[in-house]
Amino acid sequence: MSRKFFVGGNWKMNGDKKSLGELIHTMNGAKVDPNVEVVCGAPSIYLDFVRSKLDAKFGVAAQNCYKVPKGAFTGEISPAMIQDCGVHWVILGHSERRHVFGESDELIGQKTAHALENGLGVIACIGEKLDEREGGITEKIVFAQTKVIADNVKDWSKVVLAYEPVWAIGTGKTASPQQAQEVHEKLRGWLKTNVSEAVANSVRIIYGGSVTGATCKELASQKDVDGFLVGGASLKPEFIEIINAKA
Ligand code: G2H
Repeated sequence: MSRKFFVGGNWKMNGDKKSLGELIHTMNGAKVDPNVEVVCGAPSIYLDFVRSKLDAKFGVAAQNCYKVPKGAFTGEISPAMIQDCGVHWVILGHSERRHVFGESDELIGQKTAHALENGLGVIACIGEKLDEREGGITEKIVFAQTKVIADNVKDWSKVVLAYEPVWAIGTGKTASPQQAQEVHEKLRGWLKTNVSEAVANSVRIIYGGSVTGATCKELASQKDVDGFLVGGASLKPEFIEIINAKA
C-alpha cells in the first residue's frame, strides 16, 4: 500500500511575524513535490497569522492542545479553538512536552482522544532517551508509548506517528537510516499485532531528530520511513529540500 509522504515542520517557540512571514513567502513561492503532504507547526499565538498567509496547499498544526473543550485552564488552548483558526492538525506528545513540561503518557493519550474527537489530525510523537537506547530498551519504551496512543485512537486515518529518538533532537546527531528503519519496522509490526494489518500498512510513520537537507534523502529511501518531523531545519529555506527528499 502506498503511503503519502508527510513532512511536518515543527517551528517550536521560534520566529516572529517578520521572520515567519519571510519563511512563508519562501514556501509559497517554492516548487514542491505535489505528492507530499506538508504541515507546519506554528506557535499558538501565530496560528491565525500563519494560516492566513501560508498557501492553502500547506497544512498548519498547533504544537499542543488540552484534553477538554473549554474552561478554567489558564494558558491552554482547545482543539475547538485550533479548528476555529482554520487549523486542522496538532502535534502531541513531543519529547519537549514530555520531558520539559512533564506530560505523562496518560495525559498525551487523553489529549489524543479529545483532539481526534474534534476532527483534528494528530502527529503523535514517541521516542526513547539515550540511556534507554543504551540500556537496550528502545522497543519497550516506544511500544509502551504507542500503546497509550493506540488505546485512544478510533480513526487511524487521522494519525501520523512520529518516531523521534530524544538523543537525536536538536543535537545534530541524526539517527542513521538503518537505526530509523529498524525502529519504524518494529513499530509497524507492533501495529499489525496490536491494532490491525490494514492500519499497520496505512499509517505514516515519520522520523524526527536533526533531519537536514544533507540527511533527508537516504532516510527517505528507507522502506518504513514515510516522512519527517523537522525542527531546526524547518525554519530555513533548506526545508524545501527536505519536502522534496523523494523527488
Ligand atoms: C525534533 C525535531 C522536530 P530537530 O524535536 O520535532 O527537531 O529537527 O531540531 O531535532
